[in-house]
Amino acid sequence: MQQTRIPCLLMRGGTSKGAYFLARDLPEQPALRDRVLLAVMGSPDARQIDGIGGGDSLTSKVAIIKPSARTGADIDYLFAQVLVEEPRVDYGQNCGNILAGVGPFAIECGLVTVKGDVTSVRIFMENTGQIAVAHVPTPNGAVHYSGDARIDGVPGHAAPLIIEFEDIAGSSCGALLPTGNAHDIFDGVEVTCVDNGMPVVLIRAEELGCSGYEAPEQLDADSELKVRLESIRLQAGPCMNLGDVSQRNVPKMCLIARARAGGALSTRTLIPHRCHTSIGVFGAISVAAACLIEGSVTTNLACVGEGEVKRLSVEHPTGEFTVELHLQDGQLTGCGLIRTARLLFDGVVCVPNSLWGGRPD
Ligand code: NQM
Repeated sequence: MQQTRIPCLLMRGGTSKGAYFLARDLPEQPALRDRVLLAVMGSPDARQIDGIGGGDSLTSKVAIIKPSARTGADIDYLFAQVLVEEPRVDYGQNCGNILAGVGPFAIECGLVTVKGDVTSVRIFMENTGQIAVAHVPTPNGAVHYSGDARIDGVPGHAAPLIIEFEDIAGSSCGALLPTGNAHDIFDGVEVTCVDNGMPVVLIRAEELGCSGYEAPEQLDADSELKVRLESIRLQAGPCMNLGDVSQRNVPKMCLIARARAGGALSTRTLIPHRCHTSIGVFGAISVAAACLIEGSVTTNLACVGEGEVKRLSVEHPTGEFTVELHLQDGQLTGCGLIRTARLLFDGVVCVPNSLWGGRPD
């Protein structure tokens, strides 16, 4: 055989799509595993024509899953972002959209057994060392994908999958406000650096001469804006305890403006060099958290209701993303959200066996 056949499920998780693997089906050695994942996706190539990636960072994602040896977790999930145009696989960020497919995958593969109409799967997220609990609809003893939930950025309806997090503040940076400040100034521009699951730098769009309501393609074509954003990002990164971020996908850059559709805030997020067509899961949770921080750049811009449970609708280019934040005595204690996921393809993905001959039986 000239090709190595690797068991793989292709799944949509939220507004992203990725290849889901059992860790035991991939090479153990990290550098070899990265070469295999690059071949799976067809990177580096803008079209990823020789692989299953879709030529977009949102469809060039991988989940690597194994049973967990930890108390309090059923499975371990390692997220890998396979860069589209560079021969590089990045483990330096988490992905909450791909996370939505992890519970269903674990059940499909027999790592977790169905328990009633809804099966709760406790997931240890290896990239950030934190726990998520996914409540997967499992009536009739199997994962149920169809339903009436709708999330913006995905056509049609599907079964709702609720994900809850306990404490995810400081996931990558060590603190909710990694610079120690509610706002900082870089290149004369006021920003808020926050990490509630994802390192994000928030900037009022008008400070950079934008409305904040532009279409993603318009922002992607604005090379002057991108140079300004990258300069701010490269300065913010080390101040957020992320070190030199020139080769990293974090922090994400988020332009904010007043909500236009009754939500809390309007956003355009660069992840970090292309504009997201919606917003990442952890990106949205971090933006929502920033809305509660006194003195942040969201002050006088964000609409936040009263009470210890806050539902914040984060508007984005293709709709909105609702995040529920839980507080106790003013402190964040957890959050929850709804995603949907769907199994798209169940089979094997092939890589040249000159690259890897497969696991010995
Ligand atoms: O923020 C894109 C996505 C993401 C990541 C990105 C994500 C998250 O939409 O949790 O989901 O920010 O690179 O999949």
